[in-house]
Amino acid sequence: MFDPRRPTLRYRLDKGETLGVTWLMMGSVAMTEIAAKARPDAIVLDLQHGLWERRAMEEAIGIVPSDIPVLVRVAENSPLAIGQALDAGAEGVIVPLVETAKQARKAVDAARFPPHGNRSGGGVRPLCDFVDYVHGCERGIVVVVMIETEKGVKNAREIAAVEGVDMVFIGTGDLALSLGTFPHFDARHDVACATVHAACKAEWTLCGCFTGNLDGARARREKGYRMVVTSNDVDVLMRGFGQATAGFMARTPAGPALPPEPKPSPRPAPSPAVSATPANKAANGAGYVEEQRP
Ligand code: 3PY
Ligand code: MG
Repeated sequence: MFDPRRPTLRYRLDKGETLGVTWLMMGSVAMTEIAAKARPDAIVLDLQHGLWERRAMEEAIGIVPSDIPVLVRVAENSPLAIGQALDAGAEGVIVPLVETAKQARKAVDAARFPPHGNRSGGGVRPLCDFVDYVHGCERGIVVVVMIETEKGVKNAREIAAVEGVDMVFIGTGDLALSLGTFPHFDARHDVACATVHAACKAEWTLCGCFTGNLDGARARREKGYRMVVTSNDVDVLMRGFGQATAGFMARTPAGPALPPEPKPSPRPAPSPAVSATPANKAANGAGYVEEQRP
């Protein structure tokens, strides 16, 4: 959780560190606590594609020690989404699908209090010590905008130049979809990433890149990206459960297919004159008729 007296995220970025972050989608406070024990450089809660609800986000941020910064990838570029994430104690926001300088400016405005922006003051945590909080935010809050479309790549230089944008983060998956290269991250994809990276360099803005695993994270760090994803909870769970299960049992085949459902045989029509005696019921099953009275 953000400590306004000791902002950690900006300090680390200013020092020139490359952050290896853990990306959490499951919306689980317990999992956040476990992930924090591994002491990643930062934790990202993904509210765009993950399962996070507002209260769980607030609790998860509260559980993370303040020397592990938490960023929230917000669901959308809106004052409400950005304000709620920061009110919860996030030290930074990651804003998806930014395609123009105007959209980047909107994100920055939503993250900063007046006179630098239009963020509304409030929130349960901030109000515990609001004067300190507002002061700490002036320097401490980090704004990351995502470029992940062809249009965003075209406008990368203008986006990176927006005052208050601390980092541009490339969404490699959406970028592949937008470029039409999906499921391949081919040469066109590489060129697009390099274009964004170069634009950031020209504007003295940091550039990070989404990565799907540790190898990818290491490779992107080598290329100079300043924030990469070393692990994500869905992947860790899938691999962990997969390995644990495969390490124990020789897989048995699924059970044999059931034979097709037999067609019901037509039931003989019951005689209308038969009375509903127990013997007749037993003989005719559900098809018996009530005794006919004169
Ligand atoms: C992307 O790769 O598009 C992302 O947004 C990462 O989650
Ligand atoms: Mg994306």
